[in-house]
Amino acid sequence: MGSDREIDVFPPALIDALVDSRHIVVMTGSGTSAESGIPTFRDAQTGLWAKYRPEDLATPEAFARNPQLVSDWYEWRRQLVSKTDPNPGHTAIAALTKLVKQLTLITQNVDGLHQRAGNDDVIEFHGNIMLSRCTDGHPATGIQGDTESPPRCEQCGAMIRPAVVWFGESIPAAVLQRALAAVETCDVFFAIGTSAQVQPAAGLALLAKQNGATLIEINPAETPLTDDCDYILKGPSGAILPKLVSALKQTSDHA
Ligand code: BV8
Repeated sequence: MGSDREIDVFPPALIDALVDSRHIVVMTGSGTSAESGIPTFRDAQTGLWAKYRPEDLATPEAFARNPQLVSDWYEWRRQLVSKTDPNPGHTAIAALTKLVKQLTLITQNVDGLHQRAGNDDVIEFHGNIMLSRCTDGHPATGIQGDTESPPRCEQCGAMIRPAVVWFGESIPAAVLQRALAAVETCDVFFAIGTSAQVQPAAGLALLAKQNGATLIEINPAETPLTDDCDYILKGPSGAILPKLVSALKQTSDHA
């Protein structure tokens, strides 16, 4: 007869690491949004976009070559994101934030679902697809609707683009600084729903490990990080994270 207590699902030392933690960093990738219905970044794209690889569209070169095509791709993704809701994994991360001493949430995702789930301080490492700016950096209001060509900046006339970090573009210095500061001081680092292929995001996990943090991966599949992890929770984040939060609550209830 298995125990009906979540706490028995996880290694006691893992729960102890969370209870005793001073500062937890959670880094999420697109797998965290998969159960909200948003295809992961490297999942095969559908319909009109099936013939394109995301890595080939999410670049300044692609935008310069065909601004309309790239703008249409982002508009398609915005429409997709606007029809989705946070899933239990997002909600569990927001709950975990309130259960531990300090939690810094870094996301590679651009969908804003962590904020909608209740995390109000999110380090958006790759920006936010719902925001736009011009190619010279001036913020543009709202989502650019359908136009025959990407709209122009009211301030300088440069083309409007999504406020995300493309491949080949540097992570904004202030964002990178905040993330590195958190990684340097954390004692637990979660890598959740990421294939750990994109740099410098993927490197944050190993940096945390080098700084002595306990490294925990939540992913149905193995990744280049898996061998370096102290705990591997194999499965969908939308199923695992609520159980982990419930196990943590049972500990504090018993404390
Ligand atoms: C940089 C925003 C310095 C845009 C994204 C050559 C030239 C230039 C640069 C490079 C180069 N070679 C390498 C680089 C560096 C490059 C890079 O890392 N390339 C990779 C492909 C090798 N990085 C950069 O360019 C970065 N900048 O290096 O600046 C510089 C400057 C100039 C020149 C050189 C260097 C900027 C990278 C940012 C790119 N922008 N997004 C947009 O979204 O449109 S990255 C994109 O990938 C998304 O943000 C996504 O989140 C992110 C990471 O992918 P994952 O989240 O891991 O998603 P993926 O699909 O891969 O995996 C999903 C995982 O979820 C899987 O493991 C799966 O098993 C799991 N999963 C599935 N279901 C679930 C689940 N897990 C849990 N639960 C589930 N239910």
